[in-house]
Amino acid sequence: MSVEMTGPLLSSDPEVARILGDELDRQRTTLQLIASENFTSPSVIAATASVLTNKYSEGYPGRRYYGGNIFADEVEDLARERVKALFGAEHANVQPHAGASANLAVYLGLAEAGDTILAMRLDQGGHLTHGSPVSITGKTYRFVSYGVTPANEEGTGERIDLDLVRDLARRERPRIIVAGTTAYARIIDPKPYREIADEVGAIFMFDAAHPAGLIAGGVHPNPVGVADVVTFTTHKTLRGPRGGAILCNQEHAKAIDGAIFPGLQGGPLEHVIAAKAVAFREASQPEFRDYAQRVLENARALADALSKEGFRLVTGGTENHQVILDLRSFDEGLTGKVAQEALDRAGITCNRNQIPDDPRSPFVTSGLRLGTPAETTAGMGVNEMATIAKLMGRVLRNVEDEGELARVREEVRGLCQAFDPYPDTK
Ligand code: DSN
Repeated sequence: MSVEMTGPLLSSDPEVARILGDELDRQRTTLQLIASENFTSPSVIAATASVLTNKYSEGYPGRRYYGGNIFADEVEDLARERVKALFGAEHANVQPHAGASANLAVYLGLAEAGDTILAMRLDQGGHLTHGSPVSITGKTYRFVSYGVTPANEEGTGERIDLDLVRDLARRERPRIIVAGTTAYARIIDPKPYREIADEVGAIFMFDAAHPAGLIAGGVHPNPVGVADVVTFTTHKTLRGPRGGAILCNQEHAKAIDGAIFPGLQGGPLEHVIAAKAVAFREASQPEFRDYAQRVLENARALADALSKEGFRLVTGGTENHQVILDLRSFDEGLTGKVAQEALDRAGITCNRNQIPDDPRSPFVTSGLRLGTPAETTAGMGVNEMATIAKLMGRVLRNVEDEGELARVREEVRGLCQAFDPYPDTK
């Protein structure tokens, strides 16, 4: 159990302290391969756990509805300035509680209910807030969806179908065109989207939730200044606290700010905004560029090694922090659900994911999504990626052999011991 991280809870609420200690232990002794997760620094955790959690700050710096906001103003201004400098943006809103509220705020601020929005299909790599019928986005706006090109032997398929984006944009004349994915292992160039948006007079929104840290680290093209609005989460590759942010040009600043507050949210989480400020500073350091580069190298190494184990890589490889596996080439009968659960028992944490044209439901799936941001933060490199691929192969060839899963679990524990994300915490 962590003495430093649970501190006063140990005596005041040992039940919660025990759970938090166990979670820290889980994060330290199992492999974190969920592409949207990371290990924040102790400084980010300290800011998140600060007394700013006590403060109500509805409004924006200098225009609050409650008194006592001098330091909330200071920290929110600092976060805004840092993130604008990091990405080269004209305007920033750092209040979104999550990526979902950031995306919804863009629709709320820049479109009317019922307007047409063009975005990527969830089952081909998009996101719930890109118009899934079960999301408020799909219920409120008229979404038209694009997807990826068919798979092919050469591994040049399963790429965003820009011809389809253009055709649909010409036909549907959307108010907003959305770029961005949650399960897609390739670079997304914002320029073709810009050209299409200009041709049809649409607003161009780039959801950079996944690549935000890669953009900050200079290994993915920056959509800021190309897109009209860029949304992202702060906790994935960017390695900050859980939350969202929106960057835009001045033209849209008022509409975006009004959509977040009072449109969608009440009081901002100023303690989380303080932690975002810390993360934005960390991401502006030269070491972060090196980190982003290593995230990519590790993803490539993991993809290569998994391919040698017999897994088909969706899109044939990776150019970012993700590796998407088609399990059917490895074992026709193995579902993403069974694979994820067996890997979990062996201490390898990842998530099942639909792959393009998946015959199985989103709850079962034929794919797995892996990511390297967290274990790269912990210090792992290409050799460890090769080891992880072999361990995954062993697990997925023996999903019903609890003895083999237990043996892998112990090897995982040994590997993790050498790469503790919180070495100074007991
Ligand atoms: N849940 C996030 C992810 O895992 O990519 C997207 O919101």
